[in-house]
Amino acid sequence: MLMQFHMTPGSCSTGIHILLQELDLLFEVRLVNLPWGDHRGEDFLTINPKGAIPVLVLEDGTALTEFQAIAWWLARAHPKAGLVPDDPLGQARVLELMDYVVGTVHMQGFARLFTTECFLPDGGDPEAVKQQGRALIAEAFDVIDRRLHDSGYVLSTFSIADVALFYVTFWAVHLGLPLPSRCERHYRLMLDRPAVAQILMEEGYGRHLQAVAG
Ligand SMILES: N[C@@H](CCC(=O)N[C@@H](CS)C(=O)NCC(=O)O)C(=O)O
Repeated sequence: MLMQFHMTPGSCSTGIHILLQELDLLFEVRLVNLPWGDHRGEDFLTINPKGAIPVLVLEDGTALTEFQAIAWWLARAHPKAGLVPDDPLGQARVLELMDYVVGTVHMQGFARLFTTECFLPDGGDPEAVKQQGRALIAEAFDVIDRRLHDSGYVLSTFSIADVALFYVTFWAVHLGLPLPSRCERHYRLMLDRPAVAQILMEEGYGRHLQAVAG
């Protein structure tokens, strides 16, 4: 069977969508409408009981979940594309950046903006949670900014770490949050990649592309 990619436009799954395009793979898209709660429905929970996207259902019918695991598998299953370095330290650097993006920038920072109520089980001030989220995001981008390679990418060449960083810089630009200079450069470098522009168009962000280009 063809691989099935469960995704929501403009979410963290955009990073995996870009990788699938970079690798020129054949797959079916299954749209998951998060605002409508598709991810909490029985059909989706049968595929991923964790109730989250991205999910890649492989040719053998098994589901692969978690951003880092999917990105790692795609890179290692297609070694000629060179999407992870060969040396152990380079590989660890890729995992280090992806884990920080997903675990901290996304799940601690942006989650406070997107799902504020989850951080207020007993009520409280939503604006204070959002402010905390914005502060976490700004601090984390400063940390990442200092670590980016002079190439403009996370490492000396494009890797799976770059699509992880891209989905959070995309969110920041979309929300009007400031990016430090090297992160901003990384964002623009990514937009220049044909696969990135193609996926943003496919996910309905053509106007965003025009706006940032102009
Ligand atoms: N740890 C997961 C997190 C993915 C995640 O949080 N995805 C969000 C969309 S960006 C989601 O599915 N949210 C639904 C929910 O948690 O209710 C991963 O790395 O794939």
